[in-house]
Amino acid sequence: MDVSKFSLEGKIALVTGASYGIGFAIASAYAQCGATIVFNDIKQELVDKGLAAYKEAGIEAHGYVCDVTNEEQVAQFIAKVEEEVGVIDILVNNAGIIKRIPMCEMTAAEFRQVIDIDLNGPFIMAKAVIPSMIRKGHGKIINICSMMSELGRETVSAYAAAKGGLKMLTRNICSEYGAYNIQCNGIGPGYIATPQTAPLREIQPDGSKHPFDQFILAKTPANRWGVPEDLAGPAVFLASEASDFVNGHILYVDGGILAYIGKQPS
Ligand code: NAP
Ligand code: GCO
Repeated sequence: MDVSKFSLEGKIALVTGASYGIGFAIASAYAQCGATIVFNDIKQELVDKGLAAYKEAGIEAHGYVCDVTNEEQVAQFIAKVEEEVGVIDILVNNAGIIKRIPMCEMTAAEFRQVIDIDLNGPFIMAKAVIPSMIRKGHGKIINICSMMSELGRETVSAYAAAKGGLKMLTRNICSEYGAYNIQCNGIGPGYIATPQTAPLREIQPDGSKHPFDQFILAKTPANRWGVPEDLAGPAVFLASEASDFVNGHILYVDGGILAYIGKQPS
């Protein structure tokens, strides 16, 4: 096998919402494999924070303010990137939010906001980069899905609906653009220690672990939360030529949660 197929040398990778968290870890891994990094966030202060973090890691990233739900902003963003950096080879739709509210207490506006960012955003971003990928003759689109692309749980109805839809958007981009040598796959992280899950891991007043923390450890054969770096290798694989015949696949990086009924009573 030609191991250079795992290289990202000469590639331009755009990772959305990558000032920190999972997006930052994936972009950093891409840089280590030779890619030029482009990222966005919705606030200049976050973009600046991200640029400083990348610089500290020895990475000269290109940061832009852009709200992935705003089609006009996205069109201007992509045009600016193509002018200043080059045509995007790899798009990672990472930006996302969650709202943990019992469904019957959630307003339609709250539901719509999650769908807008977690599902409409990836659609808008993919639609903006695919034409240039077609002209270039290749492209990689990686959608950051979730355990909630497969499973539900209390209080995350909007998020599960969005991530379930993102799984099927992934499969549809594969179906519609595979003929143009564009591969669209998903990564389904398990429970990863980032700001998004911090409320689920808070130490209790009595010093004990959060009940949800204990619940996830019992549901994870690896008996640990994931860290953003656990996603780096799978993300590099799906961004590289090594995965050119992988399309429409959701790669779960979950420590085994989906395969496991949960720790049995001792
Ligand atoms: P995070 O720490 O909350 O980071 C999300 C990033 O997306 C933030 O930088 C955020 O910026 C940005 N963002 C939010 N709305 C945006 C918008 N409209 N336009 C552009 N950027 C926007 O989340 P994470 O834990 O790293 O998760 C990253 C992705 O992985 C998300 O799609 C999440 O659903 C998914 N995921 C996470 C886990 C997990 O356990 N952590 C597991 C499975 C999947 P702001 O700070 O300004 O909001
Ligand atoms: C939650 C968590 C999960 C993770 C992730 C799991 O509240 O259940 O936030 O949704 O973020 O999506 O894959």
